[in-house]
Amino acid sequence: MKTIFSGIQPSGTLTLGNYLGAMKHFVELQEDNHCYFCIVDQHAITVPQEKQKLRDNIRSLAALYLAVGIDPNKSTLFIQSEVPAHAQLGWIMQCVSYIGELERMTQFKDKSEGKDAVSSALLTYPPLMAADILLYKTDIVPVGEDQKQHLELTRDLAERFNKKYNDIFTIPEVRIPKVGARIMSLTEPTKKMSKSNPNPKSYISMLDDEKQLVKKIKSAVTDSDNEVRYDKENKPGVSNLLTIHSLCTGESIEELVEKYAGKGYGDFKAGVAEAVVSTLKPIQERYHQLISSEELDEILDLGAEKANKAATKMLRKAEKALGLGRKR
Ligand code: ATP
Ligand code: LTN
Repeated sequence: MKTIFSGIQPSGTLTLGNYLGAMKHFVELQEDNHCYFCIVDQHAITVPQEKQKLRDNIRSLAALYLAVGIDPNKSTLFIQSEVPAHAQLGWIMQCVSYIGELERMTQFKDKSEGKDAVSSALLTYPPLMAADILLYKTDIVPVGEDQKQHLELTRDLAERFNKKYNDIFTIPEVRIPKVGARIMSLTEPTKKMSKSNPNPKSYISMLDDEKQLVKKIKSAVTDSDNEVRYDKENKPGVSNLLTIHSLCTGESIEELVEKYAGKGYGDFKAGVAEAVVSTLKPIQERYHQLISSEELDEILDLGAEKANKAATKMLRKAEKALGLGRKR
């Protein structure tokens, strides 16, 4: 049995990209592993957030985790800010990180580009993420493609700490899905689909209703040759829709290309929309039952309690290794 850890930011409503690239795999992994799934609200505040919206997003993300099938009897589901050891080990990991390596992170470059007020926490985001992972002796971290670089840094930081102070951290491995690790924007299919994109037409939200979903998919950017074919380089829009369709129905890309041969983009997009609607509908139904239930709070309370127990132990080990406080 391996230990799994992953986190999602409550920075907006989850997209189909978050689901296909990450969450869907969490559900499969919880069957034979020891899993921790975290709502990383402290990561979300590295960029400005509105108080009430953040609160709503945290609750909404918790309900979505459960709606997709995370089972609180099998997995620990909790909120990062309710387990103080994350921020505490985050500080320690900042002390073993170099500014240069943090400045090289693509996510930092993308999110700070063109902005005049960038928080220092946007730069020190990866050491906090390393802390999230290292606190639980994590073996495997399932994430989308965009997080690969952060995982490599986490491994470097853990190895650096182990060598310098004491060999206490498990070196985690990244697990990226073969298909769907990078679902692209509907309006700019060369960029990843992202929940914090200001244009809602660029993403499929997991909570969009049928009408919105159909409309967004129908207006997704494709190309003008009207041929359904997988070619990421020359036909990024169509290739992205093929990936989405394939992951939603389980049909392979080859099967789909055959199915839509000789048909235009109108039929193809209608098929994609139908596939997405039937994937999201049952999740949305469960979500609406959960969002205002007391059960949700009970699950998060229990999750925080379990996570606190495990995390505090590891934090103490790290503090001891460094010589912090009075314990020997
Ligand atoms: P933000 O836009 O606020 O930066 P995000 O939409 O990129 O957020 P995160 O909370 O940062 O989402 O990511 C949650 C998980 O979803 C991560 O494992 C991430 O790799 C994965 N993920 C995010 N976007 C995509 C995508 N377009 N395709 C596949 N996986 C994705
Ligand atoms: N950085 C991630 C979210 C995240 C995470 C983690 C993922 C924070 N801590 C620990 C995996 C493990 C993101 O932006 N998607």
